[in-house]
Amino acid sequence: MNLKDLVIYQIYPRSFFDSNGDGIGDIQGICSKLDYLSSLGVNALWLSPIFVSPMKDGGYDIADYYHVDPLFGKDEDLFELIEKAKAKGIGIILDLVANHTSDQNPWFLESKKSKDNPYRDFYIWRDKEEINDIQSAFGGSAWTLDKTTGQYYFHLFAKEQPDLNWANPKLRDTMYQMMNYWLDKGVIGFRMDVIENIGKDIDAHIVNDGPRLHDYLHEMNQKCLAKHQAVSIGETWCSNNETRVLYLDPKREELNMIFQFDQLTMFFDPIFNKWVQKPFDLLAYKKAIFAHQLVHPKKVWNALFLENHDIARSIDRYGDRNSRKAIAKMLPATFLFQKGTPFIYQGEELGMINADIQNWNEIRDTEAFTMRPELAKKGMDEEMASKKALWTSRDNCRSPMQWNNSKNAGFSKAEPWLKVHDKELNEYNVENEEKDSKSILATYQKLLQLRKEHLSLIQEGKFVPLFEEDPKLFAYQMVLGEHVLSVVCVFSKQEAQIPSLSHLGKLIDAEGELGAPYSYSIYYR
Ligand code: TEU
Ligand code: CA
Repeated sequence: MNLKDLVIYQIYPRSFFDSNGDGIGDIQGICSKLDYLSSLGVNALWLSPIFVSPMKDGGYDIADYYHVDPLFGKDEDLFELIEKAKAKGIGIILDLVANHTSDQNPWFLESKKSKDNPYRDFYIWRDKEEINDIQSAFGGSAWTLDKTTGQYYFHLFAKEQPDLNWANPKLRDTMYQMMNYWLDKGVIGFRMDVIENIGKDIDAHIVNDGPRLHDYLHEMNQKCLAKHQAVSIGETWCSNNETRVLYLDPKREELNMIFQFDQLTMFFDPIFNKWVQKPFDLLAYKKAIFAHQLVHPKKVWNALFLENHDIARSIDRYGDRNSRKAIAKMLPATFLFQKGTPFIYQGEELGMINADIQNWNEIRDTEAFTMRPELAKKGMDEEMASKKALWTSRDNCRSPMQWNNSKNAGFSKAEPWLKVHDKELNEYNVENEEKDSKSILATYQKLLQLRKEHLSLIQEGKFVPLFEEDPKLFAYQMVLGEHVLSVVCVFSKQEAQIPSLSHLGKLIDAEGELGAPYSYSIYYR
């Protein structure tokens, strides 16, 4: 499949569909929903991790890269999914967690045993005098003592997620072998978890964009990706408009796409990070998003996304629930026609909102538990720390997919691993939205179809921002020769004055009255 033809749907398997009634989504559940995904108009699925794992971090702690975790099914189920999806023109993209493993991975169990174990250098070990003050992303020191040898191992995330040592060529070859195994099995590529961290130089206190990061990515490209023409999308929280080209310039032969996050991190608090956020500012947001389109447009191909399994639902981030339906229909118009590959996160196409979990006994995400005391340590009062940790917990965007309005939203016959809280479940579910031609789902289907019809404009055309300084409009054009596709969105809860649009050509699609809050209109000439 041509990279630039892809429309990728992200599945968080645990919450997608439970086929065997144990309250946990699984691979057969995905197999049974392929018709739904086809009718939405996507042609690739990125699955968050499904491999054997103690599930300390929702499977981002892998104990065996070669086998499916029994919670999700058997290896045969994955092979079946690859085949069945392929028959429908849908490719499968796996989540490559290459920066770290589970502490239960046999490599780590070996590595722990002794300083001269052959697997010792698969991980990063230091004496007490050598460790530094690098912090784990989930709070606390990134170093944990292991009593067996009296040394400390490094972990950027939970202590159950020891970091792999990419400086070790044997480790790199082991990883490439595993990647080739899955590519040979027919997956079309990888989303690469925190890939910016693999080139780290810990002793020099460098975690992101380490000195050898791009050497490793080039090597990975040559040893795995290129020969399979695999799709590669790197998750890079620290990339920016200068560094993105290092990953993406085709001449460098590294990755196809990266997720860049500056449009999110710009609203994070300097002390409390994502746990306390500044109010949304459309002008700043536009500036960041448009820069992705405008900086080195010939050298990069973008990954376009609103949501994923780590961040709040977009309605709650950019609007509020009083305008739930309107904003959820406008948001896809803001990104589906930009230059790049769109990513849709499960439930986004239904207008799902944050789960708003109020009780700690319903929280499942490890990060919320470890960050709660961390926020207090940084000076937040205990009660507020508890609230912020609940509100920001990643469980908010991981609640079960809403298939219908029955108990547990039709996700499972059993009590789901995470509860459904949506008070408007009656309206916002697949069954209902499939029947309603004015639904959010119908809008996603329609816009994806429209995108297909204008694909060459998007692939070969030039991105041009419109009304950049307007505080309510989010508008842009794709231009190719004589042809111009213009998208004008009112990204505001207030009405907007729309400048004259007559020069934009024929109105080909719209939602909401012209100028109405959260309306959009699309023109073509
Ligand atoms: O996330 C990387 C990451 O840095 C953050 O999104 C992280 O979730 C955290 O919120 C920082 O505050 C990736 C995965 O997407 C995430 O689910 C994993 O937990 C993490 O890596 C570790 O594998
Ligand atoms: Ca199940």
